[in-house]
Amino acid sequence: MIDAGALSARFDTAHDLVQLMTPEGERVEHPDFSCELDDEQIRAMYRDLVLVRRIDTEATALQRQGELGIWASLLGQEAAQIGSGRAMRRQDFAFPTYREHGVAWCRGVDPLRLLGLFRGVDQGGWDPRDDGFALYTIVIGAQTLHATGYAMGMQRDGCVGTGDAERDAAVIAYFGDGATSQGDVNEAFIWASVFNAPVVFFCQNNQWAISEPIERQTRIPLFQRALGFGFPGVRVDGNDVLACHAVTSAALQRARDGSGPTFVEAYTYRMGAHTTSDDPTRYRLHDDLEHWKLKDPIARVKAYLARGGGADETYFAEVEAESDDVARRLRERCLSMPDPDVLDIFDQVYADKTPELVRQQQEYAAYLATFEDSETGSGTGSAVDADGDREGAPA
Ligand SMILES: Cc1ncc(C[n+]2csc(CCOP(=O)(O)OP(=O)(O)O)c2C)c(N)n1
Ligand SMILES: [Mg+2]
Repeated sequence: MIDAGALSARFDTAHDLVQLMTPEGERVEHPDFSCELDDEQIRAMYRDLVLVRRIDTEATALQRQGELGIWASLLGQEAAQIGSGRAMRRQDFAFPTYREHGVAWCRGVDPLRLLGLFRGVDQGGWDPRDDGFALYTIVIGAQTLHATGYAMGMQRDGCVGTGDAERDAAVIAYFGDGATSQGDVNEAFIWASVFNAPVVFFCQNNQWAISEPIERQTRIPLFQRALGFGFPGVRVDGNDVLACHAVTSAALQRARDGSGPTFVEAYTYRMGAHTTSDDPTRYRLHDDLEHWKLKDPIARVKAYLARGGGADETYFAEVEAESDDVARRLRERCLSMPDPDVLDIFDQVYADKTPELVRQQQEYAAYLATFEDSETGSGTGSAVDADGDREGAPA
C-alpha cells in the first residue's frame, strides 16, 4: 500500500520562536540564547526605540505635507532593527533595504541624510564607508548579493577568524519576506554557503510584500529554508528587542569567527502602510492590526522597566521630550536642505568621468542654458569644460 502520509510526517513545520521578553514585558529564558544586557543598556535601547519611532512619525507627516516624495515607514519593526543594529560592531557592515531607518540610527547615520533621499535632493544620501552602512536599495533582494560579495572580500582581506575582536568583522544583509522569493536572494544564499562567507541574512518577516501576504511566498516557516542551503536558520520574535539583540549578536559572532552564514527570521508585523503611496485597508483586515498592537515592541520594554524599577516616570518623560526635540530639529533641517544642481548627477557616476559622460553633461548643460533667458528659466546648470570640470564646482 502506498502511504502518502509518511511524506507529510517528514515535513516538520514545528518552529521555535526565540523570545526573551513577552509582550507583557516579562523576562523569559531560552535554552540557547540569553540576554546579556543590564538595565542601563535596556534603558538605552528603549530610548533608541522611542526616538526612531518619533523620527519615522515625523517623516510620515512631512510626506503628507508634500515635503517628501515618499516614505517607507518602519512602524512595528523598531525592535528588529534596534536589536540587530546594536549587535553590530564598528568594523561590521550593513546592507539595508529602504526601510532600515532604525539600523541607520544605530550606525550613526544622521536621519537628515535619509530624508534627503526621500525628498529627492541628493543622489544617494551618505558615504557607506563613514558608518559601515551601504546605501538604501530599492531593487528587492539585490543587496543580499552585494552583502555576500562584500563579506567574501572581508574574508580575503584577512578580517575573519583571526581571534582579534577589534579586527574580525561580519556583514549583515537586511531584506523582507517578499524578497525571499527573488532569485538574487537565493543565489546569495548559495554563494554565502559554499564560500562560508561571514554574512548574517536578517529577514524582517513583516507578513506582507506590499499587498502580497506571506502565504504567497512560502509554505514553510522561512527560517527553515536555510537548512536546505546548508547553514542554520533561527526564528526570533521580531518585536522583542532583547531576543533580536541576542540572536543577532550570536549570528554575527559566528560569522566573525569564520563559521559562515546564518539566516535570522525576525517575525514581526508591518503596522503601517507599505509606503505612503499604499492603502493597506484595501487588502488586509483591521483585526490583524489590533492583534499585533498588543505585541508592540516599545510597550513591552516600557512595562519591563517600569515594573522592575529600571526606569521611572521621569526617565520616560525625558525620552519623550527628547524625541519631540529631535523631530522638531529634523523638520527644520529638512525644510532648509538646498535643492541640488541638476548637473551633479553626472559627477557622481564614476570616480573619473568617461569622455562619453563629459559629452552628455556638456550637452545637458547647453540645453539648460537655453532656459536662462526665459521668464520661468531656472538657469540651474553651471558650464562644463572639455575635461568635465564644472564652473564654480569644488574640484
Ligand atoms: C526587483 C524588484 N521587483 C519589484 C519591486 C517592487 N517592490 C517594491 S517593495 C516590494 C515588496 C517587498 O516586500 P518585502 O521584501 O516583504 O519587504 P517590505 O517592503 O515588506 O519591507 C516590491 C515587490 C522592486 N522594488 N524590485
Ligand atoms: Mg515584507
